[in-house]
Amino acid sequence: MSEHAVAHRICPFCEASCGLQVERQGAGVGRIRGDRADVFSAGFLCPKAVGLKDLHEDPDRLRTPLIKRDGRFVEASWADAYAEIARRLPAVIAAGGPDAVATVLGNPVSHKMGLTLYFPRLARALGTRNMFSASSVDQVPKMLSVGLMFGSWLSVPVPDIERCQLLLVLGANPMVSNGSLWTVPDFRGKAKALRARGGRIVVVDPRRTETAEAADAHHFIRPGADVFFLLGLVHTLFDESLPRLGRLEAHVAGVAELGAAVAAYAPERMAARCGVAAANVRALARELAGTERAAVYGRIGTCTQRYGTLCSWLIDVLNVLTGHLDAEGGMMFPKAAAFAANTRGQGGGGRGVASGRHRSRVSGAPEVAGELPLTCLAEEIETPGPGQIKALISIAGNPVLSAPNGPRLARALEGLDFMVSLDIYLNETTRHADVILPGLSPLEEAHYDVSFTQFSHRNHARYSAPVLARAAGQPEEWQSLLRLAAIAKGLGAEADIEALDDAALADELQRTAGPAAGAVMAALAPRRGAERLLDLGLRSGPYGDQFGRVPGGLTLARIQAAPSGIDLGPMAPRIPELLRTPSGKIELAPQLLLDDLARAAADLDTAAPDMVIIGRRQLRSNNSWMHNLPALAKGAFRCTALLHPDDAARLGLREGGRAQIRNGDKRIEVQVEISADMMPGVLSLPHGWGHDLEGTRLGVAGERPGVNLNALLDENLRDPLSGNAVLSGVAVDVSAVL
Ligand SMILES: Nc1nc2c(c(=O)[nH]1)N[C@H]1C(S)=C(S)[C@@H](COP(=O)(O)OP(=O)(O)OC[C@H]3O[C@@H](n4cnc5c(=O)[nH]c(N)nc54)[C@H](O)[C@@H]3O)O[C@H]1N2
Ligand SMILES: Nc1nc2c(c(=O)[nH]1)N[C@H]1C(S)=C(S)[C@@H](COP(=O)(O)OP(=O)(O)OC[C@H]3O[C@@H](n4cnc5c(=O)[nH]c(N)nc54)[C@H](O)[C@@H]3O)O[C@H]1N2
Ligand code: SF4
Ligand SMILES: [Mo]
Repeated sequence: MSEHAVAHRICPFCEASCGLQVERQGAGVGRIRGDRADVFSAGFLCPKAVGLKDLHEDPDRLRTPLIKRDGRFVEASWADAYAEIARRLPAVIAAGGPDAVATVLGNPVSHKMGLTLYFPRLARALGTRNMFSASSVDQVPKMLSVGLMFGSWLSVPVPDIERCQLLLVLGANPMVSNGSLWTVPDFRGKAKALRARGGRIVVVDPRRTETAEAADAHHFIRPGADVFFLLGLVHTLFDESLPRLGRLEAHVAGVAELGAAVAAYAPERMAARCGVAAANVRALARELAGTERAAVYGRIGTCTQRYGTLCSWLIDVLNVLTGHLDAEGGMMFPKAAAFAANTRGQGGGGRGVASGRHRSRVSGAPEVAGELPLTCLAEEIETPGPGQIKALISIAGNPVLSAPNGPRLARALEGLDFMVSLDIYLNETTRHADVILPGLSPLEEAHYDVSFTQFSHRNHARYSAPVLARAAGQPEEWQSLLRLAAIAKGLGAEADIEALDDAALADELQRTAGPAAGAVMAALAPRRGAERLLDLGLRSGPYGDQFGRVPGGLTLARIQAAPSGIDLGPMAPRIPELLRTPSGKIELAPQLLLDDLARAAADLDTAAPDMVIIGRRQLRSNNSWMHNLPALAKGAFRCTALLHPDDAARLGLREGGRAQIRNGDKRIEVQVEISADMMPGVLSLPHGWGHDLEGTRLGVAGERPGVNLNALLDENLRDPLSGNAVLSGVAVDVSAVL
């Protein structure tokens, strides 16, 4: 390998998953560029990509395990760190049972192949019901709605943007976020192309966002009121006899029940509550029904609110009723090359999904997809009794900043008997750990997009080899997870994890491949760990070589030979094969969701509070953890509260001045930014800030800490069906700080 060789790496920072070219300079990182030959992203990159270099070089990034001794972190060897965990973790399990240990996963887990593929081993070893993740401050409502409708948790349809003529976007700002539950590099370019061919983009958002700026029309909506807007749209379709199911006619159940359920929600009744005029709602319904290739897409703004599951459901109801689901140019289902539940088995029906198989101990919140709401974590740690959480394993998560009422969670973490973090920073959450195990720089690990290939607007398979060698003795993240699993099983700190991994895989193959298990295991040799699971996933996947039975089919070796990836073509119709519902149909009117409409109905006449708060994402930031990278941290101060000039005048606030925001007894102080792009009565503040807590090691972030939006939000506000946190549309009081 030459001194300045160029390596390929899928960017791990956001869901767009752009293919990058990373120049090596000796043992370090040189220039980072978009890979023009990349079959999926064709050279696109955003300003965050160069942060990969800063991240790799960040002196604050942890490279050595830390153990807390007498309240202070000291550097330790890997052997000592594991020994400390082996000394303390099994004792907690012995005393309190499996549920005494909780796990909490953060967003980067889905950007790291090793963490995604090996966490299940740790979960099995622990056997705890106390599993939490960032999903319940994010997309669980969508998982629940698609689970009920299509039969598996991740069967999320995505806009077929390259063939679409009308795109309706609710509660998403892909121009900045670069897309979510929709892997779509260069949204800007694709949106431009859509409009250039005569198509239209319509945005519904309480802020005139960067995406709204680039759209043909924008409608303000009252935060948290999308359910009323969507009900008005669905009502109009029935009212004006517009539904046309087309090819899906034979595959949909529940149309009549749905029609009856929405009969009372005429847009004329919804307008005051949602803030969108009835005439606009009716016109939009007609336009959706009358456009051949149209798609309705909603994202985090429609999930992190009181009616997150209802909104997520109604969005796909609209797509089905207007004939745009599973149709070219509409909302289609990707077919991932590996690991997708909706490509396993025969399809056309299945067991479907169930939620609420168990409930959280204190609040009785339902489990969804095996997890409990993150907003229940603090109370589960604080409340004594059988099943109380006494130890926590946090993996690539920073819930002290990312979960509502972070300050309470921080206090709760202090009360734990033991906490381990697998992370790359000593930050607001990991400072509470007793042991921190450092993860690797993304440039030191191989990667394949286990998660995001399942949401990609075009099917593809790409693999990145490690760009740089890791330090001697530094385990890969999947190895750390296996080590933790062995310790949790009481096998000690020095168990032969390679042998345990072989045994676990052999066991799985016995169940899935039966008599062929031995031959499959042999065919995967000499690969190990995450790469071995990846090769297995690809070869047994829908494009796979099926271990020789399909000559020319996909294998990891084939993908490795194509550094810019392999294109697997545009999305193609997948219904009924995709369905895993017991009926073998799309369930348009699941009872759980119909029942929840009563909650919305009871809320129909609620008056708008004077001021509500919503979130905001920013191009050079990513949740809580990229504020320490100099290339991204520079520039104007960004953690500002945006509000409309009329509100500013009413409240006596001025540009650059300070305001106090109150929610009950919680209060924060913010810098004011006045913007006519805000809907009156709505204030917007980004999340993930507040880097002024004691005991962290974030030199750059600490210089301009910003404030923590989640110190203001309430951990008891959840969408009852999904358990997802309500982060948007919360009523607040605002006053000037003089
Ligand atoms: N108010 C409000 N709150 C929100 C949101 C909002 O819109 N408004 N958004 C929510 C959403 S969508 C999400 S996804 C969550 C995110 O919630 P979290 O995932 O808890 O937060 P992040 O800031 O992404 O923290 C990532 C953590 O992973 C670590 N990390 C980064 N890379 C690696 C790695 O390669 N390996 C390891 N081991 N660790 C790594 C970082 O140091 C950091 O501790 O926040 C949620 N919180
Ligand atoms: N640059 C950058 N990119 C990111 C991230 C980041 O922090 N920075 N985070 C990543 C993560 S973890 C995720 S989950 C994705 C999220 O991706 P997106 O969902 O595209 O994220 P946001 O930019 O927060 O867009 C949400 C929009 O919803 C609007 N909104 C708020 N409340 C409501 C409401 O009640 N109704 C409606 N209709 N709209 C509402 C907000 O004004 C905002 O414009 O982004 C990912 N990409
Ligand atoms: S859009 Fe996302 S994946 Fe692409 S370069 Fe930027 S941060 Fe990386
Ligand atoms: Mo997220």
